[in-house]
Amino acid sequence: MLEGVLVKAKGGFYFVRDAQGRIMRCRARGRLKGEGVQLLVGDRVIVDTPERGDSVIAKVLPRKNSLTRPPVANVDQAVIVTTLAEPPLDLHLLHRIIISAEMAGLLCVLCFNKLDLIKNDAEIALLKELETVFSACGYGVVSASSLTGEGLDLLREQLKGKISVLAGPSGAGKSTLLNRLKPELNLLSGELSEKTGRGRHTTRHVELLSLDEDTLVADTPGFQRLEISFIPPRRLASLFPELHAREGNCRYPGCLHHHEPDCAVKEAVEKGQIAPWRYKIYLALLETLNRQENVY
Ligand SMILES: Nc1nc2c(ncn2[C@@H]2O[C@H](COP(=O)(O)OP(=O)(O)OP(=O)(O)O)[C@@H](O)[C@H]2O)c(=O)[nH]1
Ligand SMILES: [Mg+2]
Ligand SMILES: [Zn+2]
Repeated sequence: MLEGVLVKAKGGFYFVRDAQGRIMRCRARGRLKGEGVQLLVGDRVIVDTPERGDSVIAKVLPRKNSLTRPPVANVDQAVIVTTLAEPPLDLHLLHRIIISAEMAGLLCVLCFNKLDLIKNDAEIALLKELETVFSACGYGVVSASSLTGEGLDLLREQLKGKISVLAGPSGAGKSTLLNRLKPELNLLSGELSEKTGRGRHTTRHVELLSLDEDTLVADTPGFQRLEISFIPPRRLASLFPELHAREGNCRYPGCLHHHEPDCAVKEAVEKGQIAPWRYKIYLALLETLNRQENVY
């Protein structure tokens, strides 16, 4: 029996790295599937290595955390890669990813990629606003370009010594960034579709890659939509650090910071202490979650 980390699942095989860095190709024990255990990249597993035949994953050790999208377990932080242009920024999707990572208890780093494409004043101002507001939330913020190399040292620093998962829309440049950080990885990257202006879902599998001996990063397939109905509406404000910090000051316990009087969050928005666009997105997400609650 050996312990290792699941680094990739492909074509019915599971690839597990042991403590020495050797990769074993395994099958999953039938019983695991019978028990409804879904293996995730990042899982710490016990592998049975018979003298003859395939190695078999016999057991999954308890998880520290997990995400459903991208599907991954036991990571320290989510590095959320987006772009202002090509593809255009989807602030709602970005927030859905952030709050999913917050729900899982992960640290968040926001990477705004393709800095080389940012040219006009409006885009420059928007980027500055995003950097300021998200830094104040306590998130790591890296503006980068795989093309010019800007920001890559800072990104490397943010990744150093941690297990990270890259998440973000298809075409944002996740795989390209990793190739720049470690060219030997030779990950597939793909042009955006001319018709839709979006990525073509080039990366098909989650894979945990090693940047150096104490730094692991999962490259993952991009996505355009993210389901968040698993988040209880009452938890939502706690996933926005600047709202969470003021929750104790509202008049009503359990205040949703919407129609309630004497709400410390609304007061902070009025005083310009909370960015109005963050509050607007909070309200929009709250409405989405409430609607779902009414359905069930
Ligand atoms: N101009 C510019 N183009 C970039 C940059 N980074 C990546 N690209 C291009 O963006 C396209 C998409 O890059 P990928 O690395 O495949 O994107 P991805 O996020 O891995 O996409 P999926 O695997 O589909 O999720 C490619 O054509 C890259 O060359 C950048 O910093 N600047
Ligand atoms: Mg990719
Ligand atoms: Zn309130």
